Formats: sequence, C-alpha cells, structure tokens
Amino acid sequence: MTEATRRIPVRTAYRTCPLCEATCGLEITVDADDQIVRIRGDQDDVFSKGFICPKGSTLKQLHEDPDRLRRPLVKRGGRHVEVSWDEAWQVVRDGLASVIDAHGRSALAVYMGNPGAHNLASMTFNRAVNLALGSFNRFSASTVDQMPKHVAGGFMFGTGITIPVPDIDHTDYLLMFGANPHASNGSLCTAPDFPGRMRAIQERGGKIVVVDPRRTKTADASDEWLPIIPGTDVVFVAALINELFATGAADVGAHVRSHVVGVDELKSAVAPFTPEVAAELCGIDAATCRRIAAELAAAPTAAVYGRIGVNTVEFGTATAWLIDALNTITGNLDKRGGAMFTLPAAGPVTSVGGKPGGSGFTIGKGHTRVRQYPEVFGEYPVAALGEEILTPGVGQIRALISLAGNPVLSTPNSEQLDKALDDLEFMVSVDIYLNETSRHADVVLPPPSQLQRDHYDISLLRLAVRNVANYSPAVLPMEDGQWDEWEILAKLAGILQTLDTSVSVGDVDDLAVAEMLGGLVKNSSSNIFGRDVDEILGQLAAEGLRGPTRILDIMLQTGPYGAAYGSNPSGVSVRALLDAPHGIDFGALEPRIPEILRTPSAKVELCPPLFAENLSKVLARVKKNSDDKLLLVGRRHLKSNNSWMHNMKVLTKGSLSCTLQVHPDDAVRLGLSHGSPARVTSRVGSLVAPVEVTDAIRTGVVSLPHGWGHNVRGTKLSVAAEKPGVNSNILTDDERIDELSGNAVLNAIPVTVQSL
Ligand SMILES: Nc1nc2c(c(=O)[nH]1)N[C@H]1C(S)=C(S)[C@@H](COP(=O)(O)OP(=O)(O)OC[C@H]3O[C@@H](n4cnc5c(=O)[nH]c(N)nc54)[C@H](O)[C@@H]3O)O[C@H]1N2
Ligand SMILES: Nc1nc2c(c(=O)[nH]1)N[C@H]1C(S)=C(S)[C@@H](COP(=O)(O)OP(=O)(O)OC[C@H]3O[C@@H](n4cnc5c(=O)[nH]c(N)nc54)[C@H](O)[C@@H]3O)O[C@H]1N2
Ligand code: SF4
Ligand SMILES: [Mo]
Repeated sequence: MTEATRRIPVRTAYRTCPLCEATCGLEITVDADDQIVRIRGDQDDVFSKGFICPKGSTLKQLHEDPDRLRRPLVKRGGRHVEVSWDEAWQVVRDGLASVIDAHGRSALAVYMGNPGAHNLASMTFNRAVNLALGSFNRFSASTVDQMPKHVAGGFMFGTGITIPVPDIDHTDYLLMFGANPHASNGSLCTAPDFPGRMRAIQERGGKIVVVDPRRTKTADASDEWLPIIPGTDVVFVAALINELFATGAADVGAHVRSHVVGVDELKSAVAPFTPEVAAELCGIDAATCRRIAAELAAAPTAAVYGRIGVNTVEFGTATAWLIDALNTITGNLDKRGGAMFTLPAAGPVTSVGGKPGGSGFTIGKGHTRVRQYPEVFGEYPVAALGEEILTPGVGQIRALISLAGNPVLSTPNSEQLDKALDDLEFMVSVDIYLNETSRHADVVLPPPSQLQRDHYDISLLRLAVRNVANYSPAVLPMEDGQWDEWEILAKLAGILQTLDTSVSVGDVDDLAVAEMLGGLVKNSSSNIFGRDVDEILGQLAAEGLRGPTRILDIMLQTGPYGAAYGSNPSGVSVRALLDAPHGIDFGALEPRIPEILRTPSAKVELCPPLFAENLSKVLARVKKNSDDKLLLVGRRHLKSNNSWMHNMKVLTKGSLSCTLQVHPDDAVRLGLSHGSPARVTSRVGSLVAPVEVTDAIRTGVVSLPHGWGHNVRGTKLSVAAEKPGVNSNILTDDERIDELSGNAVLNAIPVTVQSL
C-alpha cells in the first residue's frame, strides 16, 4: 500500500504559507490521525490564486522533521539535554537573575530574527519581551536587511513603516535594483507569484529593466539587464534624477504637487551626479543612463523598486531615499501603476484615521557603548553585537535572548559573533532547531511547528500590492505539554520583569490587551473612541479569543475595514476572516496622500537635510575598485530560505548549492576552474568555496549565497550537515555600516580570490 492510499484525507484546511513574504494560500489535506496528506496551492486564495513555490509544500516535512525540537533543552556539561518546561523556566530565571545581580539590566540584550516577521505570536508578543528587558540593547535582523527603508520612509513620509510598494499589477514600466523576485518571491512588496505579475506587465506592453551585477533569472525574464558595479547604485539613481532635472522632465504631478516639499533642494543635491560621473563609477554608460531617464519620464506609469542588493550597502539609506525621490519626480508617487501605499486591515497608526502631520521620525535616542552608533527605529545595529559582548566595561552585554534568529550565519563577521556568544554568561534561544546560534544557548525553548499555530501576516500584508486579509487557525493540534510560541514569549517577558517563575501567561496577555484597548477608547480617531473597555472585553471573551488572535481581532476591528465591535456589522474581524478561508480582497491600492503623511510639515519631504548631507559624501567614498580586488555580492536560491530550511532533503537535493560564482574572464585571470576550490579572503576572514564559472555575473564580481556553513559542532541538523556549504558572513565586515540606518554592508565586499 502506498502512503497516499493509506492516508485518507478527512479534512481540508486553508492557510497562508509563512515561509517568505509572498503569503501564498495553501490547501492542506489532513487524515484522521492528524497527519498531513498533501499541501498544494489554494486555487481560490484571493491573492495567490493557486501559486506555490517548492518551499510551500515542505511545511509537511518541516513539521515531521525529527531534528525539529519538541522539548526544551538545557546545556549541561557542554551538552544539550531535554528537560521539562518547569525545569527550563527555572534555569531561565536563575540565569537571568544571576546576570542582573552581577551587572544590572544593561547587561541584557535581545536579538529578533526574520521568522518573527512571519509569525503572529512574535508580532504580538515580542514587544512584551522587549519592554520587560529593561535595557536598550535591542538588535534584530532588520539591520542586516531593510533598515534603510524604515529610515527613508521615516524622514520622507513620517513613520518608519510608511514604505511605498511598486504597484506592479498596474505599472507600464518596472525598474528594479538589487532584487531577484524569481528567487525570493519579492520583498517589501508582498505579491504572490511575482514572476507571473512580471509577465503580465510585459503582456500588457510594458517594460522591465533589472539593475544587478548578476544576470539573475529575474534579469533573464526582463527586457533589459544593466550589470552595475556593486555598491554604486546610489550614483546611478542620483544621475537619473539629475538627468530628469537637466532635461526639464522632472515633474511630481498635479496629484501630489501641493503635498511635496524639497524639489529644489533635491535638484541641488544630485547636481554633481551627471551620467558621465555615473558611467565612470557604475559601469553603465552615460547614453544608457540618459535613455533610462527618458523612458521613465515617457512611460504612462512607472515604478522604481530596490531591495536587498541596494539596502545592504554603504549608502543603503541614500539609495532607498533616491529611489522614492525618483518615483516622485517622475510623477509616480501615490499614483496607480507607480509607488503606492497599502491600506492594510490590521494596520499601523497611519491606517486608523487621524490627520496628516505628526512628530516625525528621529534617530539617536541612545547610542551603542563601544562605537557610539545611534539607535535607529528602537534598536542598535546588529553589526555591533559582537563587540558589545566582547568589549569589557560598564554596560557590557553578558546575557542574550535570541528570538527566532540565527545571527551566527546571518550577520557580518560571523566568526567574531560566534566567539562572542561563547563568551556570554547566559543565553536563551527560542528556536525550532539546535543550530549554529542556539547551540550557544544555555536554554533552548522550542515553539510548535508552523502548522500548529494561528496565522495572520500582520507585517507583510502592510506592504502588499493589493489590500487583502487572510487569517488561518492552527491546522494541527499541539502535542501534550507543548507551549505555544506566544505563551513562551509571554512567560519569558513575565520572568524578565519579575524574576519569578510563577508569573502567569494569561496575566501578561490581559495586561497587553488592557493597555491596547485603553489607548484606543481614548483616541478620538479610533472607531471605538469613547467605548467601554469592559464591554469590548466581554465580546472578546464571548468569542473565546485570547493570545495573539485576540490582539489581532482588536487590530482588525479597529482598522480601516473594521467591525468596530458592533458599530459596523459588515466590517472585518477574526470571525469574518474565519468565514472567508480564502481571504478577503479589499481591492487594488488607492492613493493615500496626504492622509498617510506624518512628517512635522505634513508634506512629503523630498530632500531631508540629513540625507543630502550623506549624499555629499558619496563621491569621496565610492571609488573605482582596485584591480587586485573582486567585489563579493550575495544571492538567494528559490529552494533555500536564509539559514534554516537546509534540513529539508526535498529542497537540498539537486541543484541547490553553495558555490562561488566567478565570471569566465576572472577565472582565467586567476587560474580558477569550475568545480575546484578557491580561497576567498576579506579584511575580517577567509574561507574556501567551490568555484562555479558562469557568465551570469559581471567581471570583477563574485557571489556566494548566505545562510550556509552547517559544519559546526553541537548542532542537531543531520540533513544540513551532509551538505554544509560555507558561511559567507565570515567575509562580511562588522565595521562597515550604512551610517544613516546602522544597516550592515553585506554586498560589494572587497575580497581576494586564489586558486588552491
Ligand atoms: N551575507 C548576507 N547575509 C545576510 C543576507 C544577505 O543577503 N547576505 N540577508 C539578511 C536578511 S535579509 C535576513 S532577513 C537575515 C536573516 O537572519 P536571521 O533571522 O538571524 O536568520 P534566519 O536564517 O532567518 O534564521 C531564523 C532562525 O529562526 C528559527 N525559526 C524558524 N522558524 C521559527 C519559528 O517559527 N519560531 C522560532 N522561534 N524560530 C524559528 C530558525 O531555526 C533559525 O534559527 O539574514 C541576513 N543575512
Ligand atoms: N527562496 C528564498 N526566498 C527568500 C529568502 C531566501 O533566503 N530564499 N529570503 C527572504 C528575505 S529574508 C528577504 S529580505 C528577501 C530578499 O529578496 P530580494 O531583495 O529579492 O533578495 P535577493 O534574491 O538576494 O536579490 C538581491 C539581488 O541583489 C543583487 N545585488 C547584490 N549587490 C548589489 C548591488 O550593489 N547593486 C545591485 N543593483 N544589485 C546587487 C544580487 O546579485 C541579487 O540578485 O527574500 C525573501 N525570500
Ligand atoms: S513563494 Fe513564499 S509564501 Fe509562496 S509557497 Fe513559496 S515560500 Fe511559501
Ligand atoms: Mo530579510
């Protein structure tokens, strides 16, 4: 009997895939023993319409992975052993208490990893942990990722989460920098089946141009590929803007004209960046630069979009700013087919009413101890985490709480961080695996699998190319004695706060809800202004809601489409979404200026002085690369997911591999041959990787994917260890950051490559 005939599906569950930002709907069939029979794309999902990538169906293998942790681990005599939850919580309490006693709370730190952004529990309860920490030492994957977008959005539009998304479903011209949605499925632009949406642009007669040092699958699927020299996009985008001013084509458009300030300042700021200067530094000739500028100006609608390859560079914030400035001066900001703002169902402050204007965005509410890096968006650059742990003195970090993070593989100068984690007095990891990072933890607290929890993509639906909402309850029940992730986070917060293990998870939950509702009923722009908190709590209790789903219900009901606890009976709520298992589509993006603006001026700030000052340093710093160095860039593969899906055999078999891509000309020059090992060396580290000779990369540039290097001791990743790959972040430099955002520089790393 085959597996399929033995397992008879008895129920079908619909669920959003939590693995990447595309939020694909899944159709999951389950048998009578709660075993997954099959996972495929949900044809009726209002957003993804059946699209799925090879990772989506592996939620089954992830759930069944014998290496995935089911019980807490405590390190004894250098080895991790399974213990009861009571025992684990006691070790957590004692470890934290001893560090606080000896060094005070400034010795505590937290790191929050990427899967938290896809996790309803983290989105609603990480905050409690942060608040209970009592220290400013907050770090996250945001500073190896999108922090430049928060800072650019913050200064231009007023809040760190006011980030325009390219309206790819309606645009006539898509200009993409440093993004490879054919592998990543899109980022800060939630769009299931991004490749299909790209094809649709071409089918309706539009054009796609990709700027990337590598000829990616996305570049191949586009109309034009511009192989730029890594790290120089800021110059190219500035030159496009300069050219539009020089030719008189710059025009913000009547629809936003009275809401935009700083046009003349922008014009002066980009004045030194002529197409000739760009040609010299970026490797894209001046005629091409002029032509692209003219095409942008002539297109009925155009959207310029930039992601990882232009965020994780030295001038990441300046580039992010100039990309949206370019959208603005081509008349495409807040226009259908241009760069638009989502109006999410469970939204941030800008989606619950209120007038334009506000206190704006600031940075520097604190500084790191060793290098005095400013706080940005409530956190410090993770590039500084290693030195903050290793440098003695008052305020030295001595204990770390890692929430869904694997910084040993994800952050710059990994060998330093690996050493630093070893040096801690106490560490807790909330993680589903014993991996390169959690192996350092004294206690590992495992949440249930991705299928055993309620799901709603709070953060990603805020950046979607349509206004949609999709909620799914847990597909599979928890096993006996398992703790839900929100319960782990609430308990951790409670222990951090009180240093007492008897603290109740329910109390932490109730407190968070009371605070939230208390604020909303006093807020005159809320749809529950003036209402009685107890009456609303009664409605929530009647629905049987608690934990993250109760907080989500409050966000939905008080959001722009919300039911407002009875005032708008046809409005959205968790109940309404339970009745719509394929999601609710609120339609295409609509213009939101000026209502969305929260800058002190209540205008779009096209040229914030801080950014102009940063731009003035570019020409002194972005130099022609010397000939003896190559520039290292990263890449992603469709079947990989940062550092943590390499234990799925179905994904790692076949073509997925961690190679050093080298152009044939460079291979000849350096005596490298396909398949043979090469030594790659940067200022901070050195490693050996197998060479892949390919003409799909610019000369002078080499590429390694990140998230590999699973050959360290003390982990439990049996499949990943068979094909470990190398950790590219051994080469990235912790001392190089984008000074405006604190974001790490992960691309355009100067390296030497030698054949072995
Ligand atoms: N060189 C280079 N480095 C990079 C990048 C790059 O392009 N180049 N990209 C950067 C980017 S964009 C990012 S987002 C970061 C990612 O950096 P991180 O967030 O630090 O790393 P991840 O690989 O996402 O690992 C996440 C961890 O969460 C665990 N996990 C998975 N699901 C869950 C869950 O549901 N709950 C809990 N508690 N744990 C879970 C995994 O086991 C893993 O340990 O890497 C960055 N690093
Ligand atoms: N399959 C898969 N999907 C993922 C992930 C994954 O690991 N695997 N990770 C998820 C996460 S956390 C994120 S943040 C997103 C990221 O999503 P994307 O931003 O699309 O990331 P990448 O696919 O790494 O594409 C970045 C591109 O930038 C190019 N690049 C490097 N340096 C430069 C430069 O200086 N200039 C220019 N113009 N280009 C440059 C690289 O060659 C690469 O093709 O993907 C998400 N989706
Ligand atoms: S594209 Fe992303 S969301 Fe869609 S199935 Fe693949 S991993 Fe899941
Ligand atoms: Mo990311």
